Parts: sequence; C-alpha cells; structure tokens
Amino acid sequence: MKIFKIITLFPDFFQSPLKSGLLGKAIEKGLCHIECINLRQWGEGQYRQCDDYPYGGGSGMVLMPVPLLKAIESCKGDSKVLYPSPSGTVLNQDMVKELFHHDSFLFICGQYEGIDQRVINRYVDYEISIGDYVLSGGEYAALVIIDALCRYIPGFMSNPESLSDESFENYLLEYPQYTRPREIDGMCVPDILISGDHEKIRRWRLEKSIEKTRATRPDLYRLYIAKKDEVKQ
Ligand code: 6GU
Repeated sequence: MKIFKIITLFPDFFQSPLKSGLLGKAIEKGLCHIECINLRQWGEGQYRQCDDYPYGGGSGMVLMPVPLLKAIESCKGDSKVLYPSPSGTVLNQDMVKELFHHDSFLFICGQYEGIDQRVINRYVDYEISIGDYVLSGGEYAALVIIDALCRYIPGFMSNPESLSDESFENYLLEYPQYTRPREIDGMCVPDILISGDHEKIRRWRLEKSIEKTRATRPDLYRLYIAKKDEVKQ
C-alpha cells in the first residue's frame, strides 16, 4: 500500500483524477491511499493568509513558511517529502523506480513563485521538475509523479507486461501500434503484423522503435547505442 499525502491550497483540484481512471480504481482496490491536506487551515489571520511578498522584491508571491511548516509537521510521519518545482531535478523513469522504494510520500504543492527556501532546507527530500516548461502550480506535477509511481504497484496495471517494454525502460520509444480494421480508406496495417511470425514481428518492432527514437529523440538514441549491449534485446 503506497500512501500519498498532498499539501495544497486547491484540494478540489484532485477530486476527479482520484475518482476516475486507473488511479480511481487503485484507490477503490486499496492499492494506494491519497489524502489532500488544505494548507489554508494553517493560514494566518482572518483571511487565513498563506502567501506573501518576496523579501528583496520581485514579482509574484511566495508561500509563507509558518503555515507550511505547521502543515508538514502535522502529517509528515515517515513520509519522504517531495516538492514539485521547475527548479528541481528533471524526472525520468529511473528516478520513478528509485522513488518507488519508499512507501509514503508527502507532496508540497507550491503556487506563484514557489515556497520559502527554509522549508526546502528543513524538510524537502526531493525537489522534482517534470520538464523544461512552466506550470501554474505544483498540483499538475504532483499528479503526474503519483501516476508514474502507481504504475509500479502490483495490481495497478491491467497488463503488467507493459511495464517492461514501455518507452524509456530500454531507452527506445514505442513501436507503432495497430488494431482493427485492417484497412481504412486505403491505409493498411503492415502485412508483417498479420503474418503470425512472432520473431519477424519482434524484429520489425525493434527496428521501428530504433527509427522513431533516432528521428525524434537523438538524446535517447545515444543512450540506447551506449547501453545496447547491457539491454536484453
Ligand atoms: Cl514541478 N512545477 C511548476 N510550477 N512548473 C513546472 C514543474 C513543476 N515541472 C515543470 N514545470
């Protein structure tokens, strides 16, 4: 059972993802537990203020340390603290596998210009970005990270085999997939996929994966070439 706690100013944001799709099913089946904690309850003053102007000036607001420290202390327990942030280490599949060793995670979702550095220094175990672009809040990234982790929970995937030949597991992107019908408006499924020759199909798919990776992700392709001998073909 994996436990995900999420400190956020927008707990409603997580409502529908937690009810639908594989994540919703996993919660129903008791494979994981997800709990949103409303940061606002530790806000200061009549308006439960949680953000303030940055010292030193500059645009945007910063999440105040005191409400955040109280929130973390109230629910951290044994959790690893993850702070989704565009300044973090960029997430990849190896990091997902590494993180999966932990059982309980506490996400801190920042808004605006982020959170007070002292909170990061005291509590954050992993500061993680989900890519080189900017989002309006950490909630989007928290959901992405939770989904990537849940895929490794036994029973989460309807087809666990797809965990091992998925893109990035072997530094190759996925080969093209086809399903019925065999022909639409003159567009045909490649004959080889209908041949029934599993070895030929396997080689065709590998070749297509390599072509696709070389064309769209030269960075991954170089890793594939470098690691080729270690990877089971
Ligand atoms: Cl984790 N947060 C925000 N706000 N923007 C991002 C991100 C995270 N990862 C990439 N861009």
